[in-house]
Amino acid sequence: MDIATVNTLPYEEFVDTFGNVVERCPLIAAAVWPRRPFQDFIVLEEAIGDFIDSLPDAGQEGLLRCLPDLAGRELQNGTLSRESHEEQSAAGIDALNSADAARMARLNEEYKQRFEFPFVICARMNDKASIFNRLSERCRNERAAERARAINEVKKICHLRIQHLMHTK
Ligand code: 2AL
Repeated sequence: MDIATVNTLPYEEFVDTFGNVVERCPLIAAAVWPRRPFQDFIVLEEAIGDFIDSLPDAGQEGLLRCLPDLAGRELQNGTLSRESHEEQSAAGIDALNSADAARMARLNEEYKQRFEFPFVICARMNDKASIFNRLSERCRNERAAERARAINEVKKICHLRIQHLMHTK
């Protein structure tokens, strides 16, 4: 798909296409649609980034709560979005052994107890070892710094999802 085609999409189709570039937040695609025509996909991505940055802290934390846990219940139940499932598989955390699965569950729970939102990382830019390392380290951050860090990871995920759409649609 090229940007000229994107710029012709009525909002229903635009939201159908880009509604999950930020996981389970089609509101964001709906909010940036009026900013077309986009000069290129980078400008579209920037519009999404600007919208996320404009949210109050509670909105950003709400957005983070829309992300599924890594190697969590939704992976086990088969209810992840296609995108999340592919990302978690790419990082090799879709088939953890029982010791790693228990450690991931414990660290995810500790993180959520501390911050009240889930640990978020761009799985495609990591592997199992780096995910465990970042999860342990980031648990020690302050809440505002960690919120900013997690939002930055959402933007990386969004970037790769847009790239994927560009090349496959
Ligand atoms: C995810 C996910 O589903 N895909 C990804 O890259 N990261 N979830 C998360 N909690 O970080």
